[in-house]
Amino acid sequence: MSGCNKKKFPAAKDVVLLHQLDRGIFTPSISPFPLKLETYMRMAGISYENDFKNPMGPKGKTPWMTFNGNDYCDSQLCLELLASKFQKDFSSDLTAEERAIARSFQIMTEEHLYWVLVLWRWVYTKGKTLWDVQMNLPTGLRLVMPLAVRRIKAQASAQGLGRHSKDDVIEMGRKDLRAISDYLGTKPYFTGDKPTEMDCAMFGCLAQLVWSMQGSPYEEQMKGEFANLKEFCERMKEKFWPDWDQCLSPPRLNVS
Ligand SMILES: N[C@@H](CCC(=O)N[C@@H](CS)C(=O)NCC(=O)O)C(=O)O
Repeated sequence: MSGCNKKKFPAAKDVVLLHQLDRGIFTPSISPFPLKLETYMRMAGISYENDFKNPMGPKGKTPWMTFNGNDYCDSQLCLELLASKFQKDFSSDLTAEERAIARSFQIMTEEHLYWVLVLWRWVYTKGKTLWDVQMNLPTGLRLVMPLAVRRIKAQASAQGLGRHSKDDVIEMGRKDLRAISDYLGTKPYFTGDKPTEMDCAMFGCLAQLVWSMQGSPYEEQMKGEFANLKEFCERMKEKFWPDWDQCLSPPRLNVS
């Protein structure tokens, strides 16, 4: 799983260097996956530093991490490596059935609902809302936005969701959210009274809908029918991000 990046990133022994996109205006990351991994490291008490200058890893995605001289890609693989290295297993009290359900919901969220978010941000709104939530987008992205939109459209089409009509996709996302909301119910965390790894993943994605997707088709429902998901996000934010406001970047004043 070790990456192949030639560049060397110095960090102290057992300190993770987390490579990710620059901070968002309303969430510390506008991407679910860095927010998940950073939340997990906070949950596990793992020392880490951020590198916002090299967000894309050897596999062309964000986040990735450098740890004790090696590079690793994929938030879940990074999380599992750290869990094993630091012996942090927050799911050990769960039954096999509870773990199976938790995994299914996580995969639905990260591999299905995520693509609804991607389609809304990049295709249905043509990437225009990105500037409302992230101030330090790569220079020149505006110029190449049509190309970026086309590339992401192709990715979503390869994944499958991008082949459906916008109305069908929005409705699929709504059904995912309804299932996630029903599964959470009145529990404080997805598997009960204590947060586990899965909560970090759910938080990474749901926080986007709560704070970093203004004007999305789900905005009103996050305050109404799915209010328990918003409350869950607020709970996670309070528990693991007491410095949340300091981890946001101020909105750009003069957008060119
Ligand atoms: N399974 C990966 C997914 C990472 C991912 O899809 N990151 C997106 C940002 S949200 C990305 O880097 N996309 C760039 C691209 O696909 O070109 C993980 O958990 O880290």
